[in-house]
Amino acid sequence: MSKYSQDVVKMLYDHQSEYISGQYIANQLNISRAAVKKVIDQLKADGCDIDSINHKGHKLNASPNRWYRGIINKVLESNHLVSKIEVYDSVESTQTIAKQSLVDNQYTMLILSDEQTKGRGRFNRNWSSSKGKGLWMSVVLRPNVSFAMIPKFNLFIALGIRDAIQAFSKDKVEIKWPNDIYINDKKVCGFLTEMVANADAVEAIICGIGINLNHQEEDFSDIIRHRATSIRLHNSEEINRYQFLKRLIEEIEKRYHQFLNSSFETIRDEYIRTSNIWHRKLTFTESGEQFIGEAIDIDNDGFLIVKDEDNQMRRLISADIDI
Ligand code: BT5
Repeated sequence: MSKYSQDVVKMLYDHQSEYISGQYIANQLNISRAAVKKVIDQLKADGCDIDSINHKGHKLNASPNRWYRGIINKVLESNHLVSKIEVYDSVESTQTIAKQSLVDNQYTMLILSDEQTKGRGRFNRNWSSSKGKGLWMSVVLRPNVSFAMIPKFNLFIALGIRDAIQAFSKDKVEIKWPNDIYINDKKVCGFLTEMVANADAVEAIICGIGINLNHQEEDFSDIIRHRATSIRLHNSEEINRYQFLKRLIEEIEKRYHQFLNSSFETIRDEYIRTSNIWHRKLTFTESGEQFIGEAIDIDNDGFLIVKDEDNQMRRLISADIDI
């Protein structure tokens, strides 16, 4: 990628509704028009949908389906969640990159990649992360809390992710306790929270979030097609990944502050209202044990209360639920 690609793409994004001339771009960046043309040709070859008309200039037709640091820096300029942003074309897993990047510094970070070749879910399950279709990212945060607070963190973040997705979906978006977001009983997002901790406290929380943005049904593999969905499938238009990212970071930031300053009780009603696990017979797997039951409540500590088939009440901090 040329040295000026990020600047040029940012300028095109800033002026999305109009044509801007090569001369204007050249003047702003203090480079020649020939250099601008070269950068624009390269952006087009990279898949950017740019319209160029003689004597009129260049116009970005749609938001690019890949991450450009120039645009990200612009859309996230007012964020207070992270102090450092890393953007990749392809990585094995943003979680792995995040864990490497957090060593020997105190940065809070956002790691994004267009594609993951070994995206993973919980218990090392596979997370399908095809190029250009979704939002695959890890957030590194540094709260001064004990590791017993991690489940609480998950509860707050779930609401933030849910609200961001809801803003782009015409159908109801629901939390499937504890780690998934669903639309119409299909999974649109999975997230996982890991940590680096010493004996006293958490050094860093690494929250990995995978959200299917612009998949059509045929973009999902046969294995997950019947239980996966994307936001696009619940919106009449392509999702602008930059607008979505902006909203997501705002919602996470809001919930992160709530997590630091309030108890789960303050969001409990909201959480219950937006969850999809009530009044249905479900299969639970907890620490290798499987049982059938019905979710009854979430208590003030965020534990799920489940009535099993023997009418025994169980209190779960985490589990796999089959819907
Ligand atoms: C999760 O795990 O749902 C957490 C997924 C976290 C992914 C993010 S992406 C950025 C960061 N980097 C990573 O490497 N990971 C994180 P789990 O609850 O274990 O769900 C995994 C299961 O979801 C799989 O076994 C599949 O059945 C299903 N699945 C895989 N890919 C999917 C997708 N794209 N959409 C919907 N379901 C999927």
